[in-house]
Amino acid sequence: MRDPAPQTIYLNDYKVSPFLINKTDLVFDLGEHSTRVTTTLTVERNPQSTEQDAVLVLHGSAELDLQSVQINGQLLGEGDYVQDSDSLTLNNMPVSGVITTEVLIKPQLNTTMMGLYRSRTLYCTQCEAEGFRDITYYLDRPDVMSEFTTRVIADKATYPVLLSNGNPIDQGDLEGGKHFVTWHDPFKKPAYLFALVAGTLACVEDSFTTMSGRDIKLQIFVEEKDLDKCAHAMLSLKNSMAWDEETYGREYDLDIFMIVAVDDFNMGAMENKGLNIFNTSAVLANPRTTTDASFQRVEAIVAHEYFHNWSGNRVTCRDWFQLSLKEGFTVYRDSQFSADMNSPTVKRIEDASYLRTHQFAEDGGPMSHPVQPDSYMEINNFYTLTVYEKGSEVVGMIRTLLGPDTFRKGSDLYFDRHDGQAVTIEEFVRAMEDASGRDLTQFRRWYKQSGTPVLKVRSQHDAEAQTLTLDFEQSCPATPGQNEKLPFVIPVKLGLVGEKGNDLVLNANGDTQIIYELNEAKQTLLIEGVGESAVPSLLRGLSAPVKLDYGYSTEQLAHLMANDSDGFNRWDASQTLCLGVLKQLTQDSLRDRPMALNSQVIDAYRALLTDESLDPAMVALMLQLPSEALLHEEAEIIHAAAIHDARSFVRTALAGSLADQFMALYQRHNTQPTYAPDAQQIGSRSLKNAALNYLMLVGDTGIKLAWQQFESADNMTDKAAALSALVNCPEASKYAEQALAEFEAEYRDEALVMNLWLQIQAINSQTGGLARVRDLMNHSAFTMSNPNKLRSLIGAFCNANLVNFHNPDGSGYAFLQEQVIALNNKNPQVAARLVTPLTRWKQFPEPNSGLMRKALQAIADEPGLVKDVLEIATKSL
Ligand code: B3K
Ligand code: ZN
Repeated sequence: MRDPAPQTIYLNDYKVSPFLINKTDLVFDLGEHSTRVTTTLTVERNPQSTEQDAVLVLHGSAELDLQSVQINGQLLGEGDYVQDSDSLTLNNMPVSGVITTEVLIKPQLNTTMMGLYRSRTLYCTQCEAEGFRDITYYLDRPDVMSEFTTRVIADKATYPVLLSNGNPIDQGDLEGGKHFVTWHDPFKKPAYLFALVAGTLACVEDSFTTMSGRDIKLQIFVEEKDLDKCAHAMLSLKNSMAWDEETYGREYDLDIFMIVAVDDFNMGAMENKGLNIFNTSAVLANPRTTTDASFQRVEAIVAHEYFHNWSGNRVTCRDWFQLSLKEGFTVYRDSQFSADMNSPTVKRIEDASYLRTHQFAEDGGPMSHPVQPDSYMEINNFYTLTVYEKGSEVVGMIRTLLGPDTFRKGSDLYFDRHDGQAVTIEEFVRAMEDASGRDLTQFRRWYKQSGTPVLKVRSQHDAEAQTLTLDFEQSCPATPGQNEKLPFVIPVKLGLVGEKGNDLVLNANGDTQIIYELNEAKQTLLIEGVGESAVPSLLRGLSAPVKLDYGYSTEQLAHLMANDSDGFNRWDASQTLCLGVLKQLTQDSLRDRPMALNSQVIDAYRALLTDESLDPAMVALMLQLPSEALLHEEAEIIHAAAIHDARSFVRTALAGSLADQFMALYQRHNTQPTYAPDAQQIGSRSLKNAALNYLMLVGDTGIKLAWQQFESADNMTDKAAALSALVNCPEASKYAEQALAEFEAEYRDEALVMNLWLQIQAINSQTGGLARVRDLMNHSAFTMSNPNKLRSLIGAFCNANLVNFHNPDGSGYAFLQEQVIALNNKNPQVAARLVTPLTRWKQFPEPNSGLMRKALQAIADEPGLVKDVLEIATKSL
């Protein structure tokens, strides 16, 4: 399916559509050999368009086998239209009219997981961003919004459940054992929100009464065997509905809300109007099969998709350059929700760590782009960390600058003003300006300038004058296509921690925390009445997505770690402290110098482990140490093996010095309450398992504990943690083998659990990683045709087994090259995503750098490369 010469699309070329589609009537006849799609469109010229003579060009694809075209009931002859591989042009379109097309498609052969395709026994769809054109000829652009009626016809015995968007309005039996259901969606929507599902599905049902007293039917459709894994998603859905009413005043609109779980899905889930389609991994949860992390992921994704009903569906995007309008805002909303449902500090730490590790890396790499990109070749490549996570940070900064009440007024104004419209990021910002009276002109640079700004802060204490001066300086490195950057508006949430660990007063109002707004390249803040040597606690809660450079001493960081009243910054101080230590040790390892861990660091950790008043979840987070991936992001030149050695050294040194404290912690938290995925229990389990991982590094006490835990665990969190501890421990290979075999025997029928089994082995950092992965590719639990399996094995190896993937013999890179090429035609989206670990080749030393580049070049040179992969490979070279 080679793409015709891929074109670059530019934001500046946007034009309104010359035509509108008021009504869309679809009939799907799902047949064994092909599916017939009959589409009836009520079309009129768009009065807003300047091109009143334009011919009608419908989007399509090479998958469509056109049978007939009619305008106002008149069958068109071949001279009346022009068909090519991606469009259908109607030359003589009147001012308005009804167009009917009939196409045949073959969903059973569609491996891209876009458009209409099959996941095991089901038919399902994925239309965002441009998959609807693989189903029928259409104006497949988000600013064309239409009222949809959809009739689905299929064999009744095999496909008893037939679903689409909106409400069912008709159903009945047909001859030949077929039946049909007709759905009508009263809300106008773009085609990317269309969905259809057909198959044999069981259903869990519940209801929700909205704030205005309407009863909404809630249904989760799954395979019969998974009925016992729906309760958590249902609860999360009801919590989301209530939360969105309370927090944003947004009520659900249709009478039914449906979720369908499918095994084969390119991402987590999709917010189709009234009919969300979910990857099974993002909806199914049960203590026996699901870890705490996955429980939380289910809650977050259910909420995210539900929140899209307002931020995305009722108010949608004018074009795909506005993607962050719905995605950044919706990520922000779901993170606020998860914070409210669990621990806000823990949630913020998780988000900040994720952003720093992955989004900062994207911002610093060859694919760096603004939150609002200005061009793309393939839009699916722009569902990125920058559009999603940095986009969410930008919304968060608006809220910080405006304050929560004014922000709420701004969001009310935005939703009310634009309900039913397809709008731009500009309209979102303008609503915030209009509601607050604040000029956000300079703030808008966050949407247009790419790269992660660096915030350098230096302080001077004048003991005599009792003043503390903070000198701020911001800069932003050059990124592709953007050499010079203008200063950003950076809200810096800050406090001062005094000698005794107390908060100092910062101003005449008696505030101990302020939000200092930086908008110049350089700016100075003078704080009066500071009679002691205080430690500044800067950028609390990561109040802006920037890198802080303060030059803290070890003592200052230990002081913040022990005393900062802001929990996030206590954690952050531990990260900064460890990062400094790890960078130094990486150099030692490279230069074959003996490694040693500073006793101040050990003391800081001892204090942490013995203070029973601390939140276990926070202690667990501080024990995790910066990940290898974060160390890669932070390094100027990435020496993967030295980074791995340095990190292992610190972990082993901490374990050796604090073994008793780790044991005490393990025992204190090794209670087995009736499982609940609540913040308190999750915190306690994560601390216990963090302690276990340290204990694995000191003699066989850890191995015995891990084995016991593996055998006795009544929940997947503890079971998987024990398995992973054994698998990664060189001295525990016999136990690991047995545990892997027992685990496989117990869960062989649970696809999601087997994915975890694959993943744990894929990220085993002991030597020989690639050979193990290659072996596992032959295991019956693996298949190249399921994206979850690809992510669990190949994705996990290349992204999270860094020391093995970056083996200087280049075998990891050659392996990835091979997999990308194997997937190129089958699943372009997953293939393109897989390329990412090769893109930062410039940051690696030789021989890695040259070998990574070689693999990328080989991918780029592959004949018949799809544009998804081509765009990433060529932009990275
Ligand atoms: N909107 C979808 C993502 C679609 C990705 C298309 N390649 C899921 C989400 O963000 O909610
Ligand atoms: Zn989304």
